[in-house]
Amino acid sequence: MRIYYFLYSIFTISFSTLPSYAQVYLDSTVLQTDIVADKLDTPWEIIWGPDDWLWVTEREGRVIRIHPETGETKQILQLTNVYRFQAAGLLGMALHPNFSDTAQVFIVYTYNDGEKAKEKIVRYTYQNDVLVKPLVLIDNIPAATIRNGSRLITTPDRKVIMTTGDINQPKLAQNINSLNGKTLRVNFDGSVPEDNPIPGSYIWSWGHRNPQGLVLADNGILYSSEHADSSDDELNIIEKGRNYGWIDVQGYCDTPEEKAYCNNYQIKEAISAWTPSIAPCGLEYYNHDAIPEWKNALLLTTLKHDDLRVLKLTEDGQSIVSENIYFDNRFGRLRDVCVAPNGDLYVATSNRHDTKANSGFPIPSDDKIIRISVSTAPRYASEKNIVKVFPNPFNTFTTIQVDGKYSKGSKNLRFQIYDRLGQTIQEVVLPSQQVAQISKDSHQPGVYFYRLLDGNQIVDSGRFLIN
Ligand SMILES: [Ca+2]
Ligand SMILES: [Ca+2]
Ligand SMILES: [Ca+2]
Repeated sequence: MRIYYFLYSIFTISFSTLPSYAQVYLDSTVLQTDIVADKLDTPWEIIWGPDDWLWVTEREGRVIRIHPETGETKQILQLTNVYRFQAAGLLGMALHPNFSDTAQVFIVYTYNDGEKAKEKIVRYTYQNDVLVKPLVLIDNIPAATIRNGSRLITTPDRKVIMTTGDINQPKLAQNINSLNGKTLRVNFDGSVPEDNPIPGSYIWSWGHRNPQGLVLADNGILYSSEHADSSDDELNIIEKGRNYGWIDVQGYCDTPEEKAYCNNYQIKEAISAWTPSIAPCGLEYYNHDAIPEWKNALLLTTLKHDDLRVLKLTEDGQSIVSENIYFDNRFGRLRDVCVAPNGDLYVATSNRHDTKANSGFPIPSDDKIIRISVSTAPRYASEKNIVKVFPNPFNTFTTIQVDGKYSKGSKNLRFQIYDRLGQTIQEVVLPSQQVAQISKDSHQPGVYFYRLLDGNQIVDSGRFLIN
């Protein structure tokens, strides 16, 4: 692709210095984002409820319901005995799988028994828009200010599954007498399921460091994301009675020592690993027609890298075929994600976290819940109609024209072309005529994106397709 005009200069500028823009362009789908709720304090779990409201835990001890259209917020529980410090507080939540018949809500939170931080899973009943009748399912789980895991789900066979972290004591993960560094499985009345792998024990799997994402996908596979330290974050398929290797194995079984260990102890190897670490967190399975590009994929939020990752799965769900990154550094740390029945998704930021906010965060409106949905804007029109690209799509060349009404006066207009990952390919300072041409030339066919900037202000954006 070449750009022709009378006067030009081409240079690239750092992507992160530009303001963010509203839309994300996939192969055939345009996504938009809307803020549903703001000024929350570290939302940890978000769930799309059977009542079509968002159910949210906030780490300081509140459970709230948020109307996804109006943003109306109702507090349905305020805990008074939460131990709230750093990564400790009210964490995971799950609803009964048949909620319309049995309105039960399961939460997990840390508390202080007078000497030590502990954690408990408590079942509540939802009645008259509040949570009542707490029943403790498991308590006295050792907790800490970091590495508590604590993602919670319920399964159709009426079990609660919870991830626990190693509470900064890595040896606990391989100790099957400890509930830390494990996946736990418990009946809805707090008893141990008869078909758990170790008789009389809540343990379902072990050898985990700090798993903070857990989803039972429609394909029947239980996936979990797990934080490492500086390297070897993991994505695992959780199976009954399996050992996931921590601390002897980190990430893949790829060093000679790890290979031998994995062989000897039949370690279940991660299906994906990240070095350097990204702090993978909330996990959901996406398989909706609304965003066809994301069908049969895992959605993963990250804390350290401030992004949403879409991990496309193989048909059998056993491995990852591609990973795409969206919203990088746009909203800050992303803690959790949920999918609505219409295919929209919702993500929660985690910028009020009190250990370390990422650069530029928190902002006064944090924390937020953001909806990601399919945009109804025309696919190839520019957003503000200031730039016209015609024809579009094109076969040989196309013309860029800036609306004369806009370009009057002294404007510092730049036309910037970038790829789907946001990498700037070319930047053009528009000449006085405000017209340029793009030729297909030797460039690959495909979708390209553009922005018109006046100084550092984005005044219009859109995309074009080369056939
Ligand atoms: Ca969730
Ligand atoms: Ca592992
Ligand atoms: Ca390794």
